Amino acid sequence: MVSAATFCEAQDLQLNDREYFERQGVNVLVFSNSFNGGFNDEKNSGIEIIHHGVRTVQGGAVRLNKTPEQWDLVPKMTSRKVNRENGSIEVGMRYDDYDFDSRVVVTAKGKVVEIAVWLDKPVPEKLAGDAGFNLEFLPSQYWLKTYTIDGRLGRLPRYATSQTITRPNSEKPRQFKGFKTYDDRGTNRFVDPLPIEKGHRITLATDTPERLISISSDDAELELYDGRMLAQNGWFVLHSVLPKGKTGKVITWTVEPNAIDGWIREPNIGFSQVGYIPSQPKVAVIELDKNDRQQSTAKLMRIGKDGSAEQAFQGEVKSWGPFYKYNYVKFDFSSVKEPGVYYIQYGNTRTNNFLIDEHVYDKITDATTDVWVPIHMNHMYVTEGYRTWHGEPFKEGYLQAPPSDHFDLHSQGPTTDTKYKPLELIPGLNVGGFFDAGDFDIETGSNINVVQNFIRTWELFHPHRDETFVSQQQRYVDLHRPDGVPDILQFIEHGTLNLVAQAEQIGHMAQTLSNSVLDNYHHLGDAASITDGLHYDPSLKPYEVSADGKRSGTPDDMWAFTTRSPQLDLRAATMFAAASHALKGYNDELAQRALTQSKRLMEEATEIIRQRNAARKAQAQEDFSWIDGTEGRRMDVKPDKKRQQLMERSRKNREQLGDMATNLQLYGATKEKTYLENFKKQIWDALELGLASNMQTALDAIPYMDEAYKKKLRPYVEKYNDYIHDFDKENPYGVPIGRGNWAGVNMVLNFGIAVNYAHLYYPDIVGKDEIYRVSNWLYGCHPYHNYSFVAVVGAARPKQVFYGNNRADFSFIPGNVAPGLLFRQPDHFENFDDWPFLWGQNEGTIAGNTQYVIFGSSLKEIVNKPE
Ligand SMILES: [Ca+2]
Ligand SMILES: [Ca+2]
Ligand SMILES: [Ca+2]
Repeated sequence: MVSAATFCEAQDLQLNDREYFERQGVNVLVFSNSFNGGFNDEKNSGIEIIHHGVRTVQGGAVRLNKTPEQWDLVPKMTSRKVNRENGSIEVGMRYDDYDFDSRVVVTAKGKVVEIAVWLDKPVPEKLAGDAGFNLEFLPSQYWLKTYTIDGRLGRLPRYATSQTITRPNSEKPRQFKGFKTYDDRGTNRFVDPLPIEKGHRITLATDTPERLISISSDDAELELYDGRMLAQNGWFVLHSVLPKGKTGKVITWTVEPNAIDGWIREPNIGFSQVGYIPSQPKVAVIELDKNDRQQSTAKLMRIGKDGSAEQAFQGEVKSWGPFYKYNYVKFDFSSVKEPGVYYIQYGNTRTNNFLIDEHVYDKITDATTDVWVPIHMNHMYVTEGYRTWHGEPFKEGYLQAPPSDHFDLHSQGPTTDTKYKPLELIPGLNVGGFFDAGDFDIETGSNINVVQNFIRTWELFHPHRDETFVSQQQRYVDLHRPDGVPDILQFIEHGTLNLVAQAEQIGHMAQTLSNSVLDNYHHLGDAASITDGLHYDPSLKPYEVSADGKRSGTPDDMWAFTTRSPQLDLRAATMFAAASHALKGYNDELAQRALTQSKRLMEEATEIIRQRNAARKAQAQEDFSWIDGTEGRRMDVKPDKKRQQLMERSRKNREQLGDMATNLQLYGATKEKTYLENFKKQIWDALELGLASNMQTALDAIPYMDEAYKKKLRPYVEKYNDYIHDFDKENPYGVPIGRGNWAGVNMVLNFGIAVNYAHLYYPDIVGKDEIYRVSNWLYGCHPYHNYSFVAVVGAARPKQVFYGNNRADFSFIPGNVAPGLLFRQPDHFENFDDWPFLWGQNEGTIAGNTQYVIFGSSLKEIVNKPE
């Protein structure tokens, strides 16, 4: 009798220790992740449901729109109270722009949650009729599924084809910082979607038990919308409008996500989809549901020439332990060295096949260098076979940004810091440079990284691969057409062209060259069609073109954000020094221009920093906050005396001698001894203060240094080797795992590159077996699923969708590297492979992807080096 009662309760939703509601197969999260202002609606917040392992529902909150877009206002969470006695979570929400407060109370009642919306004051007049309670459903998991509403049948559409009306702009709730996501073509009206259906009882996915969910409300009508009518990244939205003039409990929904009896998540067998070379360690990490029972052994099966499979190896499965919500076990099949086609069999789960072969890593960077990078070349026409990737973008050039608070984390102000007037054309900037990521701006910092990454690859590994035709004169790029020049030199040249133009034309580095209006920032399509290619002329009416066809009244020209940052100038100085070295003998004129700018910026920026520090010190001597001298991180605790002295000395040195990495690059470019001395005076303090973050710079210096330097560095490399091994205890994958709202591929790649270099220079300390940690992770040995994070790389199963500029086609650009696993509080890692639109997990950036080229090149170099 007791057991029967316990069984019943166990099937009910419980408020667990991590403060969410849970039953087997269902997690209901209530503002474990709150809306954050940076990028506004990231589709990652509010009330969320993880349904049989997949986060299919989010966005549960009081919202001002029926189908909120990214830049519609999001509520600020003002309070979150967990009431264990009632089994409820209450969240306060506020829209400052409208002085509008509301609360939701979510209470578990058996298998359902009740969501109640409370108002202490009636909904503001301005928002009445639009604001309501919303819950959003992931389109890729719900499209083509059947539903019922009040007994009527329907099927959720694969593509957005419902209906809309237009309404006067005056009725549109304010958007992010007052920007507009839409171009109304002079009509003064915005588009408002109409519901697909409405009623009081709705069940979605009646044909699919894992997704089946029922929602009902007696006091409010449920309206079903398709958010994709306004934006390709919209979700299906269930919306109940807030009643006018009412207070108290104004809306009550009952939500019941179906749970499959005794559901246990399929094991996720993490392994390298690219395969393994015979001599390397081969360990699969298997992610298990906490209710799953661990198998004692697993098998490695070999596929013969006739297609038949035989057992090649059977081995013990060893427990690693719990990591967040799952358990982890490992299967080591390193002893299998015979080249062949294999798969892993664990219980009833078998993986797709992979190779063990000497040559599995040979092509890991080709898609990135031959396809992804050239497609991201700005100010060029880029073509491949029969296909044009994009025309020549931004022919009208860039205007001086006026003082403004902007989007994409940019701003200009309070002055222009240049000789140009706001909205004046800055000549010569529409040349070279690379698109930032899934968007089309030139982030100066990222472009500096790109040039540096290519230079490092070029100087250490000399890749002479030539698969790309690049003509700066024709502004034309053709993929898979050799032109006699190593592509990597052409990429260095292309990046340098834009950055040198910035330094020459502006006098210092721009923060970014970016969109002026939000309604073309979210552009999906040919980059050449973002702007009209005509100079903006405010004396013309919007959409009007001058008689000579050269100017238009459409304010779509890109802006240059030019607030001076001496730190950015220093980074540019480093890069220009290295670029002048790399370009010498190929493009001497550009090499000279880069060197000139390097020296000038280094001098000016160091002086500006010195002056600013002096001014700051004079102003607030007592307000000395603890900033780590080498990593720029604010520290929580006051460091001990010795460390304080180190930090102080390191800060002074940097002030007087300039940045140490810049000095090293300048030495490489000029061979002037002073730079090397400046570097030597700083590196050891830096390593004491931050070993992991400065190891790479220390290793970069080795080609310029003598044996004594290498010897002095040894004990640091030994300590670094311990640091590498510590990750084996921290998580089952043995690599640093990021938990920010941008998944951590840059961090993982940095780690991989440093490990590879440490092995190259100190093979007796950092063993060869260490270099596969990051490749395993990238190519499939990671949480959530086992697909390769690099588009088209990963023989049998690379990821299928990425947040590239072709994401609206649910596609990818070959060679892209996804940020990876997005961590959602409190315990969920995620990487969607059917929904490309969450940049935190699926975007690739120009800096990250070129970092991958260094990582891949160094890995290939080590693997192919004779023992
Ligand atoms: Ca950007
Ligand atoms: Ca070429
Ligand atoms: Ca224009």
